[in-house]
Amino acid sequence: MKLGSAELDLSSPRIMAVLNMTPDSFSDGGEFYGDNGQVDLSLVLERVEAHLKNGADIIDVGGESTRPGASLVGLDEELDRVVPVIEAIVSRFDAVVSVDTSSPVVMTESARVGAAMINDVRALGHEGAIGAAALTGLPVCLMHMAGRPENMQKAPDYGDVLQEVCDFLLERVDSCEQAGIDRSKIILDPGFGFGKTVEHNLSLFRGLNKLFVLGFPLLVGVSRKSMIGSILDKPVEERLIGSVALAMLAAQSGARILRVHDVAATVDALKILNAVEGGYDG
Ligand code: 7PM
Repeated sequence: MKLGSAELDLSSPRIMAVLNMTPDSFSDGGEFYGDNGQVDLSLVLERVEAHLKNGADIIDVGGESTRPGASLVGLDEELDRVVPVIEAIVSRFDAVVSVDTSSPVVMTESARVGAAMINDVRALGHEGAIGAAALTGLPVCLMHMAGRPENMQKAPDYGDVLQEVCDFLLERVDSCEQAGIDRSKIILDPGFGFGKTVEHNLSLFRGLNKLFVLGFPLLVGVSRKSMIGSILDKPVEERLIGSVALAMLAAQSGARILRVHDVAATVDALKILNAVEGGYDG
């Protein structure tokens, strides 16, 4: 798949590293803020350098917290959080950057400074988002979410979660195609943890191969999420091993992009998986 000027080979799974530019913390927010309450760009670039050295293929820059119950961020605030960071990353590193946003203005501005992919947890559902994304010409990741971040975990309810996620994503694909986004530029994501109970997440996980047959590359983000916390009964800072285990299961089920916080650990695990699957050449 073509991402900006880079070509991303999806014949084996790739790693998308999370770069969370929000000031609030779930597992990783507020990391890059200095004593003066401002973002310290040198801390951000250090982290990006580490992610790249550890084997990340994509850096996913986000400025809106989509965690359950999070409040909405204003447009200017979101632009301030992500645009200078994307600009700094692409000017210093040969890196593929995706922008995690639902805002058409943020999409346009991020593309202007060098973002190579759009990652939208609202599947380009906000007004003007499809048009803006189409104009950038960039690949897009369409994610399923039930409800909104403010209320999505209150009482998630589905008849058949796998079928509903499938239907939703295919409807979004249709809308994208109508707006002129080529099928070859579409990545799908079932949206683990977004309006889903642990049982919903597990059903989706078991059915990943059904989403796979839709023919689009799948992106999966399970890193440190509450389904892992529930299964292990562990707080967010103790979910590394569970996250890597689940990422490997996703890769085995056909996921092509793994969105993770812990790049080095996931890359090691993936090398083992690739070797077992026949990609070991000494
Ligand atoms: C709190 C809870 C903070 C959850 C942040 C999160 C995904 C994503 C996120 C995903 C795609 C996180 C999430 N998750 N984009 N953005 N897929 N495409 O764990 O699963 O980072 S935010």
